Parts: sequence; structure tokens; C-alpha cells
Amino acid sequence: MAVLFYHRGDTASMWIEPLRNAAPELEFRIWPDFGDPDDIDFAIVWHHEPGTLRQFKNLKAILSLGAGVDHVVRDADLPEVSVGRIVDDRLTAGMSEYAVMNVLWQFREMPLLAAQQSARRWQYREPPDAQSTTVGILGLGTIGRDIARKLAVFDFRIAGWSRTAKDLDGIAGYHGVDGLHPFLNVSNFLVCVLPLTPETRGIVNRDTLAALPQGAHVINIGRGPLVVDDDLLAALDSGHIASATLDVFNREPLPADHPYWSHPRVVVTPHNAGDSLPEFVVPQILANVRAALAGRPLLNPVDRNRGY
Ligand code: OXD
Repeated sequence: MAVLFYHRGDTASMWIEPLRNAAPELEFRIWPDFGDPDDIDFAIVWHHEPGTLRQFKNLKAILSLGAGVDHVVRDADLPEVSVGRIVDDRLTAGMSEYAVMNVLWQFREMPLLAAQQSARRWQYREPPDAQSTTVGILGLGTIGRDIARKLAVFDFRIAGWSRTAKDLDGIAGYHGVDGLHPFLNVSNFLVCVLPLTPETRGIVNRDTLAALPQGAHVINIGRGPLVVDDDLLAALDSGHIASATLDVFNREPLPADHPYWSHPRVVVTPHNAGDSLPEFVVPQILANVRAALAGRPLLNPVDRNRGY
């Protein structure tokens, strides 16, 4: 029995020691040195090459190293086993910090005030009113709900959209295809935290951007492909969208010649809104290995049909 660790990046060293220390009874093998494929019972993955897990005939579960599992379920040849994901308070807190900071930064017109400072221009601006500003959260999972709770402290009106109906305190809820445009119509800020699925790919597009109020701000910390880049750039250039704050992109790293880099009303950050560190993730991964070995259901299981 062995556990495969398969990370497309170069970070095996940062994970493997904490995994081995926390579970000396388990044997970990690092891709591509997995030995006999029949030995592999579990695969811990981050952006594995599609089709490569099929060879592990005794696989019992696939465990994502992150909260998002689009990198797992996009594999059309994925073995028919349970998939588990991470729900990490630290990742959630980081995502919320990022969302709160950037909503407040744009809400308080800091880019404009910073430009005034650069020009040594003293020009009073009436502070805006949070109570008449709606922050719309696109995606009401753990992270979306945490962002909503934290932004409500500033007296923003909070709206939220989810695939299915959710009745949440302090959030004006909208759901399903029919609820999307009414939700967008009231959202002065759109904070995207949806998972990437075939249904959500390209959800921020010409049509949905046009449904936002004039001067709305867009923040995407979900996944890059939620956004149709050309549509967002056109909406920024027309002035309909006042700003875009983007931490995730259709291609990462964002290519050096991408127009986002130099757009005066786009903020680009390198997919670092939140992160999961081994000390938080390793116990959850190992709990799932142990659950599967004991025949118990996984913690934070993924619904493979839903895609998250
Ligand atoms: C994740 C991420 O999915 O960091 O955890 O993007």
C-alpha cells in the first residue's frame, strides 16, 4: 500500500516531509517515481496530467491539495473513485482579507486619491456610503459566506448568488439561471468565488457584465476561466466597469504581453489571495486516507457530477 504525491509544480519537498512525519506508517511515493502502479492506493494531486491516474488499478481515493478541484475533474479519464478536497480556515481567511481589502480600496476611491497625491492635488471627495452600496458575492460556499459576513461589518448591503437556493442570514439570496441577472442588477461590486465547472466557465461575460450597474467593480478570486477576458476588457474600456481586481487568470502565469498588466483600472495579483500550507492541509489529507482505509466517507467529498 502506498500513497502517490503528484504535484505539477516543484513543491514536493515542502509537502513530503510533513506528510511523512505525520504518517510514518504510510509509504509516500513522488511522481514520477511511483514504482509498481498496483501499489498505489491513494493519490494526492495538484494539476496532474490528465489520463495518468488511470494506470493505478487499486486506487481508493484522489485527494486534491487545494480547495478547488477543477484540476482533478477536468481529467476525462479519471478513475471512478471518491475525490476529496481541502476546506482550510486559513485559506478562507486569506481570501476574505483579499476581498475585503479590495472592495474597501475601490469603494473609498483609493486609486483616484493616490493619483491626486502623485499630482500634489488637494481635492476633497465626499466619502461614499456603504449602506447604499451592494456587494454581490458570486458563489456562496465556505469562502463566499465568510466574505459576506466580514463585509457586512462595514454596513454594505450583501447579495449572493448560488446555483441552488440558500437561505443565509444577512444575505439577499438569488439562485439559478433565473436569479443571475436580478442579482447582477443590484451588485455595485461583484466578487467572484465560484468553482470552475462547465456551467460557470465564462459566466462573467459581455451579457452578465452589462447587467451590472454602471460603474460596478469586479473582483475575481475564484478561477480565471470564469471570466471572458476580452469582454471584461471591453466593459472596462467602455467605462461600464470601473475596475477589475484579478488574482486568477485564464493562463497562469499571466503572459507578459497580456493587456491586464498595463490597464490603468486593472489590479493584477499572482494567484495569492489565499493559500493552503502543509500544516493545515496535511491533517485533512491524512484524515481522508484513514477514513477511506476504514471504509468511512471522505471529509469534504467532491460531487464529481457537479464538479465541486
Ligand atoms: C485552491 C487554490 O484551489 O489555491 O486551493 O487555488
